[in-house]
Amino acid sequence: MKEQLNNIKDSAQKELSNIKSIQELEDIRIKFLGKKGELTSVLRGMGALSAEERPVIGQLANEVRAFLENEIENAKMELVRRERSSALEKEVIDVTIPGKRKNLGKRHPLSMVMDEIKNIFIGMGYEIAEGPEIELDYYNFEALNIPQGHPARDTQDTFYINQNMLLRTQTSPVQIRIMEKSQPPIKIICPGRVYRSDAVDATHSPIFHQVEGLVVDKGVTMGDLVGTLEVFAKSIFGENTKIRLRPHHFPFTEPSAEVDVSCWTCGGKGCRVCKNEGWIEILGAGMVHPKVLKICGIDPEVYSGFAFGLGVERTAMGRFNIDDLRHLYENDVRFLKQF
Ligand code: 2NM
Repeated sequence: MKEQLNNIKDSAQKELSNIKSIQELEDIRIKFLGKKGELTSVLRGMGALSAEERPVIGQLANEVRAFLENEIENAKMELVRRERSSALEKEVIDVTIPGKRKNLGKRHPLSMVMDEIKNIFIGMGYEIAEGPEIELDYYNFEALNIPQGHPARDTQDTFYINQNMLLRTQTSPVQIRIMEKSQPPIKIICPGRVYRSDAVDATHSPIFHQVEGLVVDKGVTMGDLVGTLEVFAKSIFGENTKIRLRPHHFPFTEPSAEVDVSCWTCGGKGCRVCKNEGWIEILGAGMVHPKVLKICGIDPEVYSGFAFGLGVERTAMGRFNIDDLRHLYENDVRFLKQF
């Protein structure tokens, strides 16, 4: 019997030494320690032993049981440890492998310039106003003192949708709408897309972008206009930029002016960019025509205002030295990446 017990111990130990799963371990436990297990059946035979032998074999049997229980527990812990470490090995991250670079987009140069312009005027206390791109003839022309028969109204220049609806040719109709429904002080800029029936070339596109500004209050003068545009020109083209006003005609302002800035390339000496002029035209401006104020329900005897309009494409071309407006719409990433 002693020999049987030692055999159980040895063969259990041997089997435990090469198990690979918890299930195998459980099978071994049942085989040796279970109700019908080998150890149990040996113990059943103890009744046949003599009184002297019984305690000796009993003690040995208990030792073998304790030994097997202990070995099984150890084998289990070893299995769990191995499983855990192989799971960890599978999850190992090699931090030295080069990452996958995300192809990040960036802002379009037109949007960048648009934001710059907006921020400059927000800094001077302006609010941003927006309005419809499909406009009534009334807001786009009539209220701006552009009478029937004016060349700007010709279908050669303007996209009409029907008799009295069109694609806005400037953002001034937004300003008319604001003046109509509010009283001064008014201090707004109107950025947005505008449409003209032009053929595409290096400086023209049927769709382009404008920012128009409007200030109406008591005692607003041409001096305020000049000062405002000076601050704007210096902010966007650099501290040494100068501006000059040349007399002009717009139906909606009186007096009116075209506004030039000193050339951003040569600073005024004359070069290819400014066609040897030293100056580049970027804005139209003037004092809001009394008729326009009146049409909008603002008393021109009490209030005065200035307004200006600038082309965003043209400003972007100057700001980034772009020589052909078409680059701005072709969306060639090799071009767009540069800004
Ligand atoms: C320009 C040039 C000069 C202008 C005028 C108005 C309004 F609504 F107040 F009459 N808005 N914008 C204006 C004046 C626009 O763009 C070249």
